[in-house]
Amino acid sequence: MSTEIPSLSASYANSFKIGAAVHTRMLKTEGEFIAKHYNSVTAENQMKFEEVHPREHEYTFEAADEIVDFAVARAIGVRGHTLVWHNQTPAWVFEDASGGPASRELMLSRLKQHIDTVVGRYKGQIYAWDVVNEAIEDKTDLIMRDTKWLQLLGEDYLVQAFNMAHEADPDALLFYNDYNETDPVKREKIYNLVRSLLDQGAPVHGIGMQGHWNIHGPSIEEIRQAIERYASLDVQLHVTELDLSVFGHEERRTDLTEPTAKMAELQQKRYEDIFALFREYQSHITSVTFWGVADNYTWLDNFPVRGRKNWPFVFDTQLHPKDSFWRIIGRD
Ligand code: HXH
Repeated sequence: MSTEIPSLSASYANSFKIGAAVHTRMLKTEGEFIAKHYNSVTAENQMKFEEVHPREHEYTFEAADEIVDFAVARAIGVRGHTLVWHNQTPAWVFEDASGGPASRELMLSRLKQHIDTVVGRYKGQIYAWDVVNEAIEDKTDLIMRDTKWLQLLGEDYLVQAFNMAHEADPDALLFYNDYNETDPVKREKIYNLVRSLLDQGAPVHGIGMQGHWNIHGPSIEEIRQAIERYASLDVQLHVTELDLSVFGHEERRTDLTEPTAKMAELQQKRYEDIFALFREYQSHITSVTFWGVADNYTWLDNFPVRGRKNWPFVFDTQLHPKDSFWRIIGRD
């Protein structure tokens, strides 16, 4: 008996895009598999500031171009990630010629130069950009994360970035992207930030919920509350970096060579419930991206426990569908 494996993205064609974070090396080894199951891709690292703009007068687009060319040739959408972030951004961005802190004026001209060049290069080829990533503080008593962007540009740096991105590609959807998005306190801070950006007339078209979750939490109700709250701003929602770690937050065991039966069982049930919830909100959710392609590689293999393997996706290390895959296959 031969079993036909349906395309994951085709089974969600009437609901939302299904994406994966990719690296250039995967395009050769797994290109066909990616093209079969995903109709959106995000570069895990290759469009980050340090990757495309390592020195002031030097842009390095080879790897990002490879990903965009791969996608465009196959009519796969591309999400751009990310323009303004406190991590993976080179130190020179924040310094003047003598190594001191850059002035607001210098920062504004650098931000504009960067956004014009990067967004302009892929104009018409990237359907959504994560314009600002992780600008909200996790600690309860603070709102904005204390980054160099905030220190040197001031509170309006997000409005500036969204306006610049919109100018560079008026057709791209522009997103604010963050994690711990279901935590009620952080959820309200993200909601208030995006509401304030919209009040100031900034071209924000959506909120990216990263979705770095695990097999124990957050609960479906917590996820639902976050979706409802963000959707009430009348913006699109993208799940931008979905993975379901098989380890809880406090777990540190490093002895496993495969997930336990219990882990696999919890993961299947979670995937089924989470995708049923996403389908309920498909008028708001327009794209769901996994932060990887299959269990053969994930950033969670090294984070937060160094060298510990993880199995967070719906395809296994051999690229075969896991039970989770069969539980989420769309039935619409
Ligand atoms: C994402 N951050 C980024 O958006 C993405 O670009 C990257 O490839 C992977 C994940 C998620 C993240 C946020 C904060 C964080 C870790 C990951 O900080 C912590 C540090 C130590 C312990 C817990 C969180």
